[in-house]
Amino acid sequence: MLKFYYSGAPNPMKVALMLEESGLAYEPIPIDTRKGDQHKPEYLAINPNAKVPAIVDGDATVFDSNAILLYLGEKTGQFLPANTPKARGELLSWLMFVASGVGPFTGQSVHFRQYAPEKIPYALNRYMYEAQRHFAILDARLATRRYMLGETYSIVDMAVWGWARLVPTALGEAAWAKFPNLKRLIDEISARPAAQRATALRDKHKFKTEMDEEARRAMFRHLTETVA
Ligand SMILES: N[C@@H](CCC(=O)N[C@@H](CS)C(=O)NCC(=O)O)C(=O)O
Repeated sequence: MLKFYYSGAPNPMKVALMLEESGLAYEPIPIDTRKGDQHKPEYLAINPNAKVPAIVDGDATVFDSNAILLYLGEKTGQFLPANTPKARGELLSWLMFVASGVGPFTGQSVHFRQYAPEKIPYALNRYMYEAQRHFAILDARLATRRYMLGETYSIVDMAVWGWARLVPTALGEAAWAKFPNLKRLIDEISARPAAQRATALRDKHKFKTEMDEEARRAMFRHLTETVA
């Protein structure tokens, strides 16, 4: 059975949503990143990047959430647009936009706001500005179409859902007012039974919640090694 290495964080949750939407049978395997499970040799053999999510499907090992979404879309033939150069170009553009822009900038925005030992105004402003700019691009796209690729729900919407659920955490409670179209999509997806099953996965395992010394050492390894 397909093995899904996960935690309740945004990138694994996109994949949980796709697994639930597609109806594939899978075994969820918790990786407690606050306890350092991501650095264990047996997990590094699956994902050398020491992050969640990853999947092992027979002899295929796939890591990086949007790569997994594409893999599962192609495997099941579900939640993909028409296989034309035009539609596939849009799919790849938006999937990579979420992977290389929305995710990293939102992640860094949360990091510098919540976890950095010093509050550095330059870093706070840069990452929050960029996170907002990326969400505004999604919002503008969704002003003229129901889903990211048009009228059909796809893996791009799932990728967006993983991160955009965190708009209030990343940008503050009032931020939804700036992105009404994006909020409409996130509310619609969150109400889907598959999304509810995906988020319930977090409760299947008692993940560590404290951001203590052990968690900081596991997740913020730069704190113990100065390279600049
Ligand atoms: N590009 C990767 C990023 C994965 C990633 O950053 N995962 C986070 C959770 S959302 C993680 O594993 N954090 C634990 C750590 O950094 O040690 C993807 O899209 O899967």
